[in-house]
Amino acid sequence: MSNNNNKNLTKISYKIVLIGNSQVGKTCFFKRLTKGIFAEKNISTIGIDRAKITKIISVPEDPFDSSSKEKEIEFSIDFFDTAGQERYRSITSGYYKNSQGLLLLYDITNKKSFEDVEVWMQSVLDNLGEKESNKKRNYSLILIGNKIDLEENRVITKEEGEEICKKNNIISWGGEISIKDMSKEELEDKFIEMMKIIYKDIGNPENKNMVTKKLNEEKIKKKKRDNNLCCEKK
Ligand SMILES: Nc1nc2c(ncn2[C@@H]2O[C@H](COP(=O)(O)OP(=O)(O)OP(=O)(O)O)[C@@H](O)[C@H]2O)c(=O)[nH]1
Ligand SMILES: [Mg+2]
Repeated sequence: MSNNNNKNLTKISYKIVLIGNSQVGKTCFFKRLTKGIFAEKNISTIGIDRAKITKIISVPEDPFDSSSKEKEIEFSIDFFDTAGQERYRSITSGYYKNSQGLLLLYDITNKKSFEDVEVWMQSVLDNLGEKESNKKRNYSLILIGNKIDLEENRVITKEEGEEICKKNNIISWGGEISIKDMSKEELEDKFIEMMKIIYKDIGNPENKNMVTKKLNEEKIKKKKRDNNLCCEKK
């Protein structure tokens, strides 16, 4: 897939940040993806960790039209692991600034980590504002359930994860994973899947016209849908 000889390759830069309660597995995600390792015993993160990731990915030329011709884009990602402990929240939220992607992790065996998804969504809203403003999409927030290898201790169903995303426009469903059971390559594939969601959501931040056009189209469609609904016979 990758081609180093590509001077004309479109380049997109994203800042992507891992967030979520303490112990949900953010550092494990970060280390598995960037170094291939999995630590059974991790020390809670203080401050942040950061890595640069470059990936050439085939995506639809028009991010908002999945049937458009595929093309390769070089994504340069500035990837951040943050501290989940409550006492570091104000520092952590400082790292959302200017991010295009936020991966919000919870632990399917820990109820509080799922209940706090609402708190994290509010924190993203407080720090980054509405997902859409001034005819542009600002960021993409994706929810991921971790630790599915611990099925016997599961307290949050997959449907509950999906449901919270259906109810809130601000967040998209990224699925469930087990970082422990995944190889580096499998997690890389998952990460690419997440990048595609972000790309489909916000496109190329450099190309604002495209996003504006898409949002206008969506508004018109919604208006049509609302009009139809109002006039349907019950
Ligand atoms: N069984 C299982 N354990 C996991 C998985 N992912 C992470 N863990 C364990 O969960 C614990 C916490 O993982 P961390 O990655 O340090 O959690 P964190 O979200 O970075 O926590 P903070 O740094 O405090 O915010 C560690 O003991 C990991 O071994 C998984 O997929 N399955
Ligand atoms: Mg950590």
